[in-house]
Amino acid sequence: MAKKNQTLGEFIIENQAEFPFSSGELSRLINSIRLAAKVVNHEVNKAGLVDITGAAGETNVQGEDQQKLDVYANEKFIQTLTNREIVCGIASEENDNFITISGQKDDHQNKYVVLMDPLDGSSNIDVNVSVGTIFSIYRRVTPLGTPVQLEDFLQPGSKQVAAGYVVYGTSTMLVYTTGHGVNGFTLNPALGSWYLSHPDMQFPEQGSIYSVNEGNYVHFPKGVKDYIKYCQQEEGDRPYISRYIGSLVSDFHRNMIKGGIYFYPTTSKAPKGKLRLLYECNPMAFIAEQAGGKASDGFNRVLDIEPTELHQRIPFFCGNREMVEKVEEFMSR
Ligand code: P6P
Repeated sequence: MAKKNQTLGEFIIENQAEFPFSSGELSRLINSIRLAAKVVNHEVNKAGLVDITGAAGETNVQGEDQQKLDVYANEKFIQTLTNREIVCGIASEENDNFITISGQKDDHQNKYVVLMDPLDGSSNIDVNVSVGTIFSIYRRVTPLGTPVQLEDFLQPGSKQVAAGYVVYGTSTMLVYTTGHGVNGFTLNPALGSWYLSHPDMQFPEQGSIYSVNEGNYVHFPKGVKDYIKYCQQEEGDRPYISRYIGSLVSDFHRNMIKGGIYFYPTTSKAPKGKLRLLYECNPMAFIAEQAGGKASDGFNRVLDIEPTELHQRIPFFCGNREMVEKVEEFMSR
């Protein structure tokens, strides 16, 4: 049972039996994530003071301008995940192809792959708005001792063994699940330790916040337009509150605590949706379901979608179960 203010290390040891990893593997994996998160947090928190904000002058596979912190965070997570003898491959929003990790002591024993968005919402850095890291972990499906393959990454979200995010906000939190509920740890930067501040996170029964970029309204499908109008009607517990930070991790985190729905539908600029299935939608969907919520592409459960490519995009609706079911109802009309 999670005890408030336990350290992350104590929590992992105490709940080891529940984890789908052997004791050392999960600790090593989460240790590398929490170490990289601390390092990235340090840079994010002083971004305005050093020449690490602004564009890196490159574009990523998405054709988006890479921010210097994007590149920095990507390098830090790859670096700490590499020397942990547990991960055999990494896929990142910042890299066109997946990275194979080999040449370590027992690298044929490395049986996990990590998919990540190292710094989501990075366009907000220069305006001091919170950003996040999102990660998703699978067991590889190809034989140990052989090179990792694309199929190790193109697994449905239901096969995830762990998923989580770091939100670099007014405080820095690591929130993750291994399929036994969702727990949130807050970083004490003075001590460099993570403390269990939000045990067993669950969406409230009712949600009253909707998060969408209404600037795209004219391009939304009819069902989405009808749902937004439904949110704005004076009836019962409505109108809902509109809150949109432009940073998925921050909007999702607030909605999981206060109750709400985040959605990024198809638009004219993003005819397949904007968010990436493998390292944004799947990990957030796993967390949402573990917290009693729901995640859909408007019609199908996100975690059931069979991926076809590394950076594929889907429309994304995620949050309180009854709110997602309501928008699905409008989409099906
Ligand atoms: P828009 C950030 O780039 C991101 O991937 C999500 O974190 C965020 O919710 C969304 O895109 C914002 O996109 O088009 O509304 O600016």
